[in-house]
Amino acid sequence: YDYSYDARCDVWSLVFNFFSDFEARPSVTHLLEHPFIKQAQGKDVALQQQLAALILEQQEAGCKTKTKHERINTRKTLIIERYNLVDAVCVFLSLLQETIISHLQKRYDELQVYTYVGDILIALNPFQNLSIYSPQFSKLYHGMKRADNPPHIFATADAAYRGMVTFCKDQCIIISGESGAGKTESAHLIVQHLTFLGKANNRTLREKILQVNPLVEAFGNACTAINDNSSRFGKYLEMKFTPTGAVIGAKISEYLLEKSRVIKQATGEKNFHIFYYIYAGLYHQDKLKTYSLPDRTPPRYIDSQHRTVMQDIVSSKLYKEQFDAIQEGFRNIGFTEEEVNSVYRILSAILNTGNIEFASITTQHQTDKSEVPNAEALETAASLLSIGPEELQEALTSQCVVTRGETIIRTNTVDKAADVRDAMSKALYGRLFSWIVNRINSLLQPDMNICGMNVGILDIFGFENFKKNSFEQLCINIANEQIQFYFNQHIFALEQMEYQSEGVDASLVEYEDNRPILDMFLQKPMGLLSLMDEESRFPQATDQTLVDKFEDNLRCKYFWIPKRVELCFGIQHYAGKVMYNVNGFLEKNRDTLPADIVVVLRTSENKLLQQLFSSPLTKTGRLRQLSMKNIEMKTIAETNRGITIQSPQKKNGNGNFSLRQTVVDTMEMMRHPEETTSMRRQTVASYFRYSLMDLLSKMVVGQPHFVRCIKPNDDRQALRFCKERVMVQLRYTGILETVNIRRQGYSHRITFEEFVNRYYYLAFRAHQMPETSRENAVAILQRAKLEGWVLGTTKVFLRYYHVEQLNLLLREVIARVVIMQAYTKGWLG
Ligand code: AOV
Ligand code: MG
Repeated sequence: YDYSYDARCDVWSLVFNFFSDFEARPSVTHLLEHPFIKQAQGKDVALQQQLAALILEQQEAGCKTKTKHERINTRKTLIIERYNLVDAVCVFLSLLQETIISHLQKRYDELQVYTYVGDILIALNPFQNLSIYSPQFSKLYHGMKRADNPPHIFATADAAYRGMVTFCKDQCIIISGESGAGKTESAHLIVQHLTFLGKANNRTLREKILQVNPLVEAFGNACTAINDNSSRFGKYLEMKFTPTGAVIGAKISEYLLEKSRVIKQATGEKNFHIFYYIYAGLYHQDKLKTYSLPDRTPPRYIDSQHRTVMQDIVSSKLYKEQFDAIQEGFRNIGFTEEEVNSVYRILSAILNTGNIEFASITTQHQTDKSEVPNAEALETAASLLSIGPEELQEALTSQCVVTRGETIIRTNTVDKAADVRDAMSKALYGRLFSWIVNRINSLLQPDMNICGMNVGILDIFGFENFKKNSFEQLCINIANEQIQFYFNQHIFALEQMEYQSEGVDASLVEYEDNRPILDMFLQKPMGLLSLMDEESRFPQATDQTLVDKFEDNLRCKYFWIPKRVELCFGIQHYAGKVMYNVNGFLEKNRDTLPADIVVVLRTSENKLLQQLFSSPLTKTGRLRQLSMKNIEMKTIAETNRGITIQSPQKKNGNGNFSLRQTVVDTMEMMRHPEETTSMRRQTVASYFRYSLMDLLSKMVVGQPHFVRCIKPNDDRQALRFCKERVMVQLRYTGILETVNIRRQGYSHRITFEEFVNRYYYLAFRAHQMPETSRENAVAILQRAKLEGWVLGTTKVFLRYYHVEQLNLLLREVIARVVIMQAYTKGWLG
């Protein structure tokens, strides 16, 4: 990284705003009285005075020039040249959190939603459409230095692209923030700019890639209490490029779709978008009957409380437009007509399945048998799935059990039958979703012969805290906890590791390490997820026994059981306290799909359906390749302390590979955790654990770029800046500490050899060619009168402004040498 540059532009606007307070040219004493400076009183007097003097100087320059434009430019030049001014401001920055907030607020009021903190982009959600995303803007940010333009998400995408092309290294853009903060929108904008940059001759490919996100999101996003377009799955989109930077393909990995939404939604929330889209779209094409979509009243799955009127759904203009876009997307990306039809049929089958009802029948022998009193929904569902209605009914209302070599058929109670029905719907939807993603991947797969590089974009579901939080929120929040951990590792821990390995004693920046809480979740065998898995294996276990188990075993200050509230536990996440309701945890974790259902669905004549239920679904080969690649860079290891990231230095060849291989193999096995045909019953929690590892293993391969989305208010209102909310988010994401480490850190580490080769002019004569030793490096540093640098065992550690100072000196020296030579050669007077 070239932090020197970044450090300048992230505070630039701040400095600029700050200066506008001084139009009247105050005296030094006056300046020192300014609240901004006074707040830092006693901390660093020398810096304060330096700052005051510089302000005066620039003020003078500002007054001399005529136009406002000129004045601004002069200021800009002065500030950029006065590195120590930036340093001074950084001191204030770290001291005055309040300043950052008012700075952000001031910018937000002027619709400047982006700001840099070092190399991290802060993106405030504008909650309104801004006109800064047109192709003209893409052009503006293309290949420019960061300080040349105001901060922008395109600049981040551009930096990643340039990093990839220049260093031939995979890049990874990690977008984080709480639910509704703007991650998904940011991800779209990044893809937009990257497709602009990766200009291939192939226009259609660009269009296809642009359609991937909306298509996948129609199936994976839904309206929640927080966000109308909330991501209910994690998405890692890799855009593939040739070594020269032409886009050649894309690949998505999806994580942990919230399948339970298919069968039930919390009050005020909705099912996945696609269900509404098909209603409006197919209604418009007069095809509701063709796909046997229930059209009298909205099906139970999309309106369990009978709150919606059919007409509202089918006549929605927005839904219809979205449907058209989806159809266009399917066609453009390359899905066949037949495939798309099958997708709609399966969606309709799911809605019909949800309408199947059961009643109990009492016979002489059995009292707990169920039947389907109204055959219509059942028959429609079966017909859409191209299976026999009797077989379906049987699979729903009874169950084959093998005990001691004997097969017996057990009948299902009404409740049990309903559970099986819902489990089938969830499995259908989950697998359909995975299939769509896989199909897109195979359609957008680049030519195998091109050895390409990629930029990955991570957009997961953000941290959630509802009135009532369940198993889904727990998974979502643990995933966010893991991303935060990665951020900390990268920004703080790895940086400190380099100091240590070079023997440099840098004052370590303190940051909120969320490792203990991650361990509490992921540790084996006593972590929360392991305990839950253990409990899930006992058929007699109840949600109460689960809470008891947690209470008995989890000894951690981040976990507590509240008094007077039943079946609840609280967690102090990095992003805040969340109270979870354990109701249904075990069932959701078991996520069982009876083998009888799988067997019936496998008999389907629908090709797509056959594919969905024949395993394995993914290609092992490709996963293997990926795992090999990961080992070269960094390794993810699962230890009994949870999941760790190992730095490249600690790589130990074969050992790591086999470990990683085990993970990949296990993931293969666990592709469909709900299937219980085999002895190894996999739970959602264990699948989740491996998904996290897989995700991390993808992320660590690339050079990371961080985008931190911030939600300025909870009412989704434009131009409403709630200071407290922003402050909380800045604090828990570690942005404030980041400012610190960027200021205190030694952002440039140059080997002695490179350093001497680059700067020997400053202390030696041009023809001397000094030895590239540690001593000579020191000689140069002393001659340049720099202070505050440190020597490692092999490198010089410099702060961002040292390098600027050195370069400035070098330029002067070279200019002098050139003039001298000109004199000696008689070119000049
Ligand atoms: P999220 O991805 O962070 O939430 P979204 O990206 O879906 O949040 O953003 C939520 C809403 O904020 C969008 O639907 C837009 O209305 C608005 N928005 C966000 N960014 C912009 C922008 N740059 N310009 C205009 N409007 C924007 V979640 O998926 O719920 O965690 O889980
Ligand atoms: Mg999202």
